[in-house]
Amino acid sequence: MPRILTRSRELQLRAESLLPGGVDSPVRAFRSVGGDPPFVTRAEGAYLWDADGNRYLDMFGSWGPMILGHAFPPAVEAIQQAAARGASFGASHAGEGDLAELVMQCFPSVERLRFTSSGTEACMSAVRLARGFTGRNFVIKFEGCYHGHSDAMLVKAGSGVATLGIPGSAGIPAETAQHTLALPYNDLAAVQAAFAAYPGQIACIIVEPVVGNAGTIAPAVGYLQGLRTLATEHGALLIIDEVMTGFRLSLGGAQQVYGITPDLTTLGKIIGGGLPCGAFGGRADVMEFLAPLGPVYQAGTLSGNPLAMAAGIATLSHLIADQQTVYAGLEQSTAAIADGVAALAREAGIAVTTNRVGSMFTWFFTDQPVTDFASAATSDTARFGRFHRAMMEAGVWLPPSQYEAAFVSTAHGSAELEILLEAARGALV
Ligand code: KE4
Repeated sequence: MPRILTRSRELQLRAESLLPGGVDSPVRAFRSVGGDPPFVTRAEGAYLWDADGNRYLDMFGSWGPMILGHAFPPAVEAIQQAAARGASFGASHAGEGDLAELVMQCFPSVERLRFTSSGTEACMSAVRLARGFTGRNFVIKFEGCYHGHSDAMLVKAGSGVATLGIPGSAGIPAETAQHTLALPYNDLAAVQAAFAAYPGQIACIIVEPVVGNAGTIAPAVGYLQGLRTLATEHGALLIIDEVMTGFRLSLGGAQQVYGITPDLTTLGKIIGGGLPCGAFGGRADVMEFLAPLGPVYQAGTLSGNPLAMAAGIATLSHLIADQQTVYAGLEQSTAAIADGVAALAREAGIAVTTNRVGSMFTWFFTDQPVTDFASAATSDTARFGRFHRAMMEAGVWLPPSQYEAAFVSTAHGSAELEILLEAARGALV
């Protein structure tokens, strides 16, 4: 029976008269998959409910943060208790140190860190810090990777930029964009060539260690080690953007999985347990270039917000205490989901390439291996749109873009697997 979306539609019409596209973040508008975005009223565990009472199995988890499922009781309680003590102080409080200690327990490469209110701010600040520390202007990023929407990062970016098929963004002066070198992912020769072309001028490499913003793309064997070697050789800093992979792929993110030590790490999403929070950190000698100690300015009214700290502490404390069960369980449940639907696609004669690392994955509607953005772009996005709409009708909410990763939480169990496979049987036609 088709879903009723009456109330969501009313809310969307109002939102479109108030917010550009009716959204506060473009990818939520469903523009690349079609259909009307339901308006969510509440979320719990692995599920979302919309304004018309429809229930959805949530396969994007607020784009990554909700690894323990929605309304995780210890996080809810911690937020409620923190709120009763005041929402924001604009002054130092113990929660900042408490969460920082937990982050450093998970990320040994982080000797000092600073909290921000988003992953964008974390990445923007880390790049500015790398430029200030090295005295160099150029930055290497990779096509299809997304590091938030600061000017220097919106060059051949992934996520919503790729979803909307726009090369970058209007409003960014050429003088700014020219210092961003966007290279193919998984191509070390391109990085070597860039260093040869700009000797002594490249401040940093920033990379998604496992790409999530072109859909999921794993690093080739030796790729991350190659970036580490080249950065060191040429006096550039290696920034590993773990906003999506941090605490997701393991407690220590991708750098733990692949055995890489960056100079700086950026974090977000899970670190705030669903509240606005990012962080950047790494080598103490680099971080101490930050004001008030050094000449690189960076600030934020709500940085280290007490409620975000409380939610992050509750989330990371659980992940640390239960890490064996959490990550082994996520590996097993995500493999069953990703491989189960891939098998149904094969049975239906539909070409799907499944890329998965831990509990993040993407079904690319292509028969090609997907190793970089160019190969991801061979996907049949119209077919993905039809699949997405059919899954929504069946009560399964996938990320509304071929160029995004799906995420599984600890709240996804065998019942959720059955719901998903049943929906896919009807959607893969
Ligand atoms: P935020 O500013 O959205 O908190 O973080 C930016 C960011 C930085 N680095 C990586 C690797 C990221 O994935 C992100 C944000 N991810 C997107 C989803 N692919 C956010 C969703 C959205 O833009 O609405």
